[in-house]
Amino acid sequence: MDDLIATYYFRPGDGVTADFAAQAISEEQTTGTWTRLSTVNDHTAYVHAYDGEVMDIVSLGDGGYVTRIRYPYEIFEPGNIPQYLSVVAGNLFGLGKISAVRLLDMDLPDAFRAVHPGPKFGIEGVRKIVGTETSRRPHVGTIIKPKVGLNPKDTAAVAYEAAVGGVDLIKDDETLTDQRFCPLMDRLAAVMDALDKAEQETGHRVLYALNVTTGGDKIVEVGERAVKAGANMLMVDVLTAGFSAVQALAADPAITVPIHVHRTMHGALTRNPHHGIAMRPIAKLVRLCGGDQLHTGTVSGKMGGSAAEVLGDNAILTEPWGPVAPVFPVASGGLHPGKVHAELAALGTEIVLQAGGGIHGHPDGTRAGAAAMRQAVDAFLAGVSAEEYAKTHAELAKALAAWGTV
Ligand code: RUB
Ligand code: MG
Repeated sequence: MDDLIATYYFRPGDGVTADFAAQAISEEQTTGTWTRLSTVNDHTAYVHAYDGEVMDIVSLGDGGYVTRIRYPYEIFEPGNIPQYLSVVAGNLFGLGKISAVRLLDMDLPDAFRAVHPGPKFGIEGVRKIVGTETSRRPHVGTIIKPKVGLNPKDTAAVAYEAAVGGVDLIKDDETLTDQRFCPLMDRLAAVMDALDKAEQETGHRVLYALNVTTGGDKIVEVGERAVKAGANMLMVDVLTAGFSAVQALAADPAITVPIHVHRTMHGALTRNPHHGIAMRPIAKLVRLCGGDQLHTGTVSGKMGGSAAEVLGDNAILTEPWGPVAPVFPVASGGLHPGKVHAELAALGTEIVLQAGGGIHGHPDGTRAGAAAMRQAVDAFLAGVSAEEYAKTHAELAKALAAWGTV
C-alpha cells in the first residue's frame, strides 16, 4: 500500500464530537472544506478517490484522542517534502473546531523512499571517517562557545584544544553563520588548519561541522564552496532553513561530506504535548531528505523531553528502513561529563554526545574538558562508574567536582 498514514493527538473544541473533529482534519487536508462544494458534482465524482479516511479514533480518557488518517498516495507530489507537510501538517493546526492537535507520527510508504535517496554517509559513513567503525564507541562532540563573538583565529585555537583533548566532532553554534566578526570561509580555513595540526599530533581525524545555514537559494553555492575549500562536514538548521535546504545539499553530488542537521526552533513545534509536531515525523523527513546526523535531544540535559520519546526518535533514525541509511542521533544541550553515564545508559552507544559549556567550562579549559568527556565515555564502556574512573583520571575528577553527576 502506497498511501501515507498520519497519526494525530487531538482535543475537540467545545460542543464538537471526536468524530466530527477527526473528519474535519481529514476533509480540510484533502478534498473538503467548511461547506458543500458546487465544484464536486456527478462529473467530478472521481475527486472522492482523493478523500482522506479516518481509520480509527481512540479516546485517551482525558479529553484527548488519537486518530489515524489515511491520505491517498495520488494527492502527494513525490519528492516535494514541503507539499507532504502541507497535507499532513498544514491548516489543520488552526481549525477553530479543534482546541489542540499534534502530529505524532507518519508512516511513509515505500513509494516515497524510492524518490529520496536518504543519507550519503549515515552512521557507517561518519564512523568510517572518524575511525570508529570497529570500536562502535559513542562519538563525542563539542559546540564552540561562546555562541558568537570569537574571530576565526580564536575559534581555531579552541578547536585545536578540543581536538587534542579527544573530541570527534566540533561544530559551530547555530547563531554563528557568516557574520563580519567571523567570516565563514576564513573560519573554515583556520579551523581546518588547526585540525590538520591536531591530527598530525594525535593521529585522530576530527570532523568540523561548518554552519552553512543561509537565506535565499545560496545554501548549495555556499556548501559547494566550503567543500572545495576543505570542509569535512556541513551543518544545516533544518527547521529555520527548511527540509528543502537539507535535500538540496544531500542531492548535490559535489557535496561529498556528511551533513550535520541541527533543529533550532524545534521547541516551538515539539514541546507542547497536545499541540504542534512531535520530533518523530521531523526525524523521518530528515532521514528521507539526506541528513547524516540529527539532534534528537537528551535525557538529562537542559532542553527537557522524555526519555521514551527520545529513544523512540533515535530508533526512527537507526532502525532498518529499506535502502535508506541509518542516521547518527545527536544528544546535545546542557551535557557534561557527569551526565554521560545517564545518557548512554538510556540511549545506547550508537550516538554522538555533544557538550559546549560542559567542555569549555571545565576548570582547566577546553582540552581538559574534552578529555573528561572522553574519559566519562570510556568509564561507561568499561562498566565503571564515573566516580570510580575519576580516581585515576584527573580531568574527569575535576569535571565531576565542578558539576557533579546525575
Ligand atoms: C548546546 C547547543 C546546542 C543545543 C541543541 O550547548 O548549543 O545548539 O543544545 O539542542 P551546551 P538540541 O552544550 O553548552 O548546552 O540537541 O536539543 O536540539
Ligand atoms: Mg547551540
